[in-house]
Amino acid sequence: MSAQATGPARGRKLITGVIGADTHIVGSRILSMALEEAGFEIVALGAITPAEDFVKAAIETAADGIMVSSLYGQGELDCRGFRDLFIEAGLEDMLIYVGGNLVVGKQDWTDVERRFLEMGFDRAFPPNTRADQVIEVLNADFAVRSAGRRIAE
Ligand code: B12
Repeated sequence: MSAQATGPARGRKLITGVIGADTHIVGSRILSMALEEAGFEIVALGAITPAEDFVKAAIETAADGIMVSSLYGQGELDCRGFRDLFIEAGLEDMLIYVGGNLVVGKQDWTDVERRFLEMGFDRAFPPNTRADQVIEVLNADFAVRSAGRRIAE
């Protein structure tokens, strides 16, 4: 059986989308379908989504979390200031993940992850992350969030 949203994660609303001028839709679509099947409610913004649209959608739908995809190598540029947009909108505690192929070429993942966490993402995921791995982490994070912590250890 595939991974399921459990406990506090069940029924949570997540926004998915591919940021910037990036047309690589397949990963975000697969992730959206897997998350929906696991019991999350999904609002899929699709490809070529400006950063501001994630914030607008989060406000309009009262979302619980954001799943940003970036594949074409411009992730660092496109994601700069992403957390600040949520802070300005009064959504400073929004759970925000980023994944895909975040930087140009092959770079040391620990270093890439550190840069995205410094930008304010709660978690960054390396290329080829599977949806069931993401669901496990979402379950852990929503469980500690309902206990008042930001993300699970
Ligand atoms: C198909 C493809 C295209 C298609 C896209 C069609 C479409 N509309 O989707 C086309 C031909 C249009 C294309 C264009 C380009 N592409 Co292209 N493309 C690919 C390719 C071959 C497959 C991508 C794919 O669909 N993967 C399958 C999905 C299922 O995997 P995924 O996207 O990684 O997603 C999984 C995980 O990463 C994860 N995930 C994804 N998002 C998120 C988000 C979160 C929050 C989490 C937790 C997890 C997660 O979950 C998914 C399911 O497991 C890859 C190479 C590759 N093998 O990955 C290159 C690749 C992504 N492309 C690349 C490039 C460079 C381009 C172009 C810039 C080429 C050019 N010079 O024109 C353009 C960019 C156009 C644009 N503006 O976006 C590079 C990016 C390099 C980089 N990052 O350094 C790659 C890696 C090829 C390479 N090795 O050089 N491409």
